[in-house]
Amino acid sequence: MLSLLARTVPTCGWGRACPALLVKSGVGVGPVGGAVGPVGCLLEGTGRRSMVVVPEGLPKLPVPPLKTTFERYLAALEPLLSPEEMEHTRDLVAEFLTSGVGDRLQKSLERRARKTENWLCDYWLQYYLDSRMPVAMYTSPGVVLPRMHFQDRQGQMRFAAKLIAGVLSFKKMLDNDTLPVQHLRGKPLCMDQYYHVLSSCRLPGPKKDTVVNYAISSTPPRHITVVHNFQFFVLDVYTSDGSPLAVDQIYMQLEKIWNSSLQTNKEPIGLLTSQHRNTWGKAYSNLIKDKTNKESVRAIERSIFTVCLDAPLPRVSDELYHSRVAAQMLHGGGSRWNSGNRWFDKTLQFIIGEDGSCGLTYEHAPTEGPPIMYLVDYVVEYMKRTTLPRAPMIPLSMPVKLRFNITPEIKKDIEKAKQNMNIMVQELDVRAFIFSEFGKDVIKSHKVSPDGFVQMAMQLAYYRMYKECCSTYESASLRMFRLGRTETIRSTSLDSFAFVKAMDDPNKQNSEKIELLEKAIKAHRVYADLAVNGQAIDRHLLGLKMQAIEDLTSMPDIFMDTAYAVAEHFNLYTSQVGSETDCVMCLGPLVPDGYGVCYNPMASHINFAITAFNSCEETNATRYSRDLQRALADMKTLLDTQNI
Ligand code: COA
Ligand code: HC5
Repeated sequence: MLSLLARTVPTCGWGRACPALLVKSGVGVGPVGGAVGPVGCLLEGTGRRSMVVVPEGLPKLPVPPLKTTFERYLAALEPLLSPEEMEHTRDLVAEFLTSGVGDRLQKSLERRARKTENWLCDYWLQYYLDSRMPVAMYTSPGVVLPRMHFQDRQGQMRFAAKLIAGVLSFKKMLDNDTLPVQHLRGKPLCMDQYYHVLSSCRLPGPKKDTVVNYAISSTPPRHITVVHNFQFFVLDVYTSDGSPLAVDQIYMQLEKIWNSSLQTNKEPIGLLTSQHRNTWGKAYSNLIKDKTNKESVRAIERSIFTVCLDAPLPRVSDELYHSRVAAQMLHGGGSRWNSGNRWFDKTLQFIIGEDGSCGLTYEHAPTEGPPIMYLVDYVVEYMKRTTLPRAPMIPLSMPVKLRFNITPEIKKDIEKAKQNMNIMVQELDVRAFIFSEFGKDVIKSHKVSPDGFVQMAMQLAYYRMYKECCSTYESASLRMFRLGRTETIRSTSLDSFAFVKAMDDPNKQNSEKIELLEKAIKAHRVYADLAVNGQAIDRHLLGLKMQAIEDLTSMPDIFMDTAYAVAEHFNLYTSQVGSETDCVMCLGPLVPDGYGVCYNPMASHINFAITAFNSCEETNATRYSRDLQRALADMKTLLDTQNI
């Protein structure tokens, strides 16, 4: 098994056998056939294991020029600050740029960039692993899949069996290096993240967590974990000759699991993983003192992925269905429902309810949404196949139920976890809905970017509610670069601000409003292009700050400035991850008085999920959802006036 220590060793332990040395030339488009196999090695200086995956010639993430970043930083602050505050921050920036402090940190960062495969990826992983907030709701996104109409529990298990077979078929592409390289705007993307989705798990630590990936161990896992009625099972999904179980075989195994977990009075041990990370870290070391518990925990951590067979939830109206399932994917509904039917540290957990609700949740530290959604699209297509491989009905051994010895102390930890989870569940307001008036085709027909259009609608809805704008985060992919993760698109700009102010101004003509809208969408596009090309500001600022911390000198004033806190306080925390499947993705807000917004623009409708915290008087997910739908409709009506 790959030891955790291995992650911190900054050199490749493979010597001449290092698969990274085997990269053939001429790869970059099409199947990853020429890239190296899924055997990992640590890339020098990164601490991150690259398991393949770097198409030949993929560039390194650049460090943007210092001066340009700070010009862009000041421009981003302009709509958020008063003239006096701007003046103060301009002075601090000038001091930073002229005193030599900025140059020194920039040089350190450039040195780091030369010495590593990617100067950012370890900092980014650290950002996740240092966070002490619970992963459930706070960092782990959820995905709602189209509703299934199971007639009975056989239907649920048949669906689960096909889904498991689909994921194993996907895994085969990883194992055989036949996963096609993806592209963004015509350029090949780094595929490394795909190799961190399966067989990996986050582990809690007292101050900082770690992530382990068992795919590259000498004995890679051959099992998944299935959880039903809070009881965890090891299900071997490969036969002794190494072939994956067929759907019928998986189905039979799931039936056995179901029948051995009928009792509903079991301790929801998985709830421990929903806790604040320090609390869980302490409970974890206590839990695994017992040998049986330790073996059971390891079996879950080592498994390829988890399947949660959820109990049915009370029926809700069709209008509320998506919101209810989004909440089920984000947190499981509380200790009375399915929150104990999870191991939140597990990177990938599929969730299939007896009532036809289905989807997944994933732990964000090792990977991003796009690989997850690509996997989902693949599995959904696989499940549509009418002829799935059959297998001889040889008897298979009983899946192993994982045992836990619950000491009074562990019982107390579980009780505490129950209470906290129930508070968290009460705290999160989730509104998921389908905006069905139009989708990206109509937006494209107006010759504007659908993503920019939706972002401007969010700006307008926010301005209508608060009469001001806020820092807005949108995720952009950095996968055009080796081991790239994400950058922030700052959607709020002087142009977006000018548009939202004009939109409801009775003194403005439609033609002027259209001009302002188009200008704002163009400005967003320009920023999005900077972001995907590694020239935006947020990760650069993070890098400079991390260098300041590593240099052990005092923190430069620009990072202690209130303006920096304002810039980082993303009241709108948003993400678009496209998929073929008609999914609703969802995530929690970043700040106590903010919104989490996920959207998936389809050809003729747009799926949204909006979250906010109930304890915050200023935010209201339902109201923001309504305003957003109105903003989308009003903006389209505005663009339509062009053609009259
Ligand atoms: N006129 C007509 N069509 C246009 C247009 C215009 N002015 N501008 C864009 N379009 C088209 C595009 O060509 C594209 O067409 P396609 O559907 O055939 O591919 C479509 O509209 C969508 O483009 P757009 O809405 O501009 O967005 P995008 O697909 O370029 O995505 C990001 C923008 C930022 C989301 C994307 O670059 C990205 O980074 N995605 C990954 C996000 C990520 O990693 N998130 C991580 C989360 S964990
Ligand atoms: C299934 C898709 C969920 C989207 C998750 C996402 O976008 O995560 C972002 C990752 C990043 O680095 O930007 C973080 N986010 C929660 C800001 C949006």
